[in-house]
Amino acid sequence: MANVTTQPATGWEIELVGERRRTVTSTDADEMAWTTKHVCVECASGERYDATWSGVAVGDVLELASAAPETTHLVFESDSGYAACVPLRDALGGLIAVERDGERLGDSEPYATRFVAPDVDGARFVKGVSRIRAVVLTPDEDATEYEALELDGPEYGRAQARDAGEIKRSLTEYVRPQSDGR
Ligand SMILES: Nc1nc2c(c(=O)[nH]1)N[C@H]1C(S)=C(S)[C@@H](COP(=O)(O)O)O[C@H]1N2
Ligand SMILES: [Mo]
Repeated sequence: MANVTTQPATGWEIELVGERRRTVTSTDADEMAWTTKHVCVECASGERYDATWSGVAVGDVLELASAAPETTHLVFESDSGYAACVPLRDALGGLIAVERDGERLGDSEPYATRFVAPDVDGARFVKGVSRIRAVVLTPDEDATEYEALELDGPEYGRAQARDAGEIKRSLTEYVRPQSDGR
């Protein structure tokens, strides 16, 4: 469902890494068609809430970087190092949201963009997306090795008890050597 917002998104930019590298900015987003979806944010702790999210479809954003046809997953990263690796099919059902319930995220949160998608768990709804990387994983590769999911950072003011089982991985586990032809 296309949707024209009444408010410009606050200034932000996201680096796209596909077959091309390019940056998508809030100015670009203002010129793209917008999508609205109802998506529930559900934490491993059991906490959940429903919201209406508006922004640009992940597929429209990805097109700008022309992802390789073999792409299997998208890695969504935030400046803080938080990163989620989402199967392409699930990611394409989502959006880079800039509004929640009709309000710009940047008006009430310390981030202006957020990945959200139906059928993806809330821990992977990366806040403050700074980079989206298209990756090709072989069936024997573990997608979670590309993740750096951490407990909600204090910068988000959400200090609270979390399930001990919640995934926690360090950034060093996530970062893989860039291909250098070896
Ligand atoms: N950048 C970033 N995104 C993040 C997190 C985080 O710590 N950093 N926490 C995740 C987790 S574990 C959950 S459950 C949801 C919480 O979203 P909420 O603050 O809207 O409830 O955000 C996700 N996105
Ligand atoms: Mo969470």
